[in-house]
Amino acid sequence: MKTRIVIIGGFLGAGKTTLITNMANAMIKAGKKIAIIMNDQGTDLVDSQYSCNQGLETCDVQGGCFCCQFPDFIHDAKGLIKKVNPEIIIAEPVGSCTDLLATVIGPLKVVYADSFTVAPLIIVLDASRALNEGLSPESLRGYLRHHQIEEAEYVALSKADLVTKGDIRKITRTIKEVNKEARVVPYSSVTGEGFDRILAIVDSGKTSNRSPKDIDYDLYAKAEAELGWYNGKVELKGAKSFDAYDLITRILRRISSEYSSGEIAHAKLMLVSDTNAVKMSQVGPNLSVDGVKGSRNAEGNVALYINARIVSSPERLKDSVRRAVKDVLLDMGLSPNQFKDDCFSPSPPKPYYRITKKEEA
Ligand SMILES: Nc1nc2c(ncn2[C@@H]2O[C@H](COP(=O)(O)OP(=O)(O)O)[C@@H](O)[C@H]2O)c(=O)[nH]1
Ligand SMILES: [Mg+2]
Repeated sequence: MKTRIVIIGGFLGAGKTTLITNMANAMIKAGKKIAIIMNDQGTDLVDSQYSCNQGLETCDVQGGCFCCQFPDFIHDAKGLIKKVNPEIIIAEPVGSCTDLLATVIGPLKVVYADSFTVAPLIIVLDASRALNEGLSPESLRGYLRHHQIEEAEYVALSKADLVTKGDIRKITRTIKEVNKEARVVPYSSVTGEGFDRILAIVDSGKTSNRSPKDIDYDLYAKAEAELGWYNGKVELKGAKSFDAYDLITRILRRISSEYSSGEIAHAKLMLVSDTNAVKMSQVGPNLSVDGVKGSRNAEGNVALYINARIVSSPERLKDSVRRAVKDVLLDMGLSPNQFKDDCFSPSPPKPYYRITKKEEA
């Protein structure tokens, strides 16, 4: 039997990981076998830790997006099929990635038609950000978000709890001006509103049939290169009990104080210790606790993952995140046994396949 692949894209911080893990948990509860593939330009991924920590069968493609690392994506998907034989694999591409119809869905439909069926492309759009920042392609980041909406088959309009019903109507009109065929489904991962409607798309037999949209790869590369991409991992061994929530809040506040909220695409930290797990995020001006397992206090063997995607040179971002992490640890009397990190700007996307409708026919 063919495995159904569901691609859930959308800009950094839009709500993809929250939606995917919630849907996977709901479908598993209903007796389905589900697996997840995460993706990032870097390593030591908060999203993969978060998903694994919930007991979800998770793989990740690291060091580049699905389109550029397509053979790795297929390798992971086949590995998951061999290991757990899932009915559905939900895949989250990097938030700055677009042109997914041509570079991921097209190759799956054409080259791997014997193994997979592919669901319609779902793009998650943060309603509060769309309201404040619009969908104009004029700025570089705007170009990416605009293209993501242009190619969407469904727009999952997240964070409906942060805006009014009137705002939702206004954003829906703006989405329709970009892509009149897109079906818009507002939802909230906080209140649960609209969640079942998105779940019904994922857990259906619907397949992708939208043609790829034109794209300027130079602009795409420039837009991605605006972002600094920081990944770090701190390890503590035999730590005495400390407040993990306080540690993460202080680090995120320190990082945020150095940038304007529009520059913070997504900064996220996850701490896993012998006694607890805590994940928190900063998206624009909003700091939120995404999950706490066990108590707020950590002790014993501790791993802290730090991922920040911020409009900045990699040098400046590395310096500001490192200082924030080191100062807060020192201030709380914690000395790391290991601290490794890396910071870069994504290199220009070079998709392994790019299949357009004409070639497909
Ligand atoms: N208020 C609100 N916050 C949300 C919602 N969905 C996700 N978030 C928060 O948005 C932030 C980014 O979510 P995440 O799923 O990591 O986004 P991703 O980068 O697209 O994978 C986290 O702090 C989430 O808790 C939602 O529907 N409402
Ligand atoms: Mg994510």
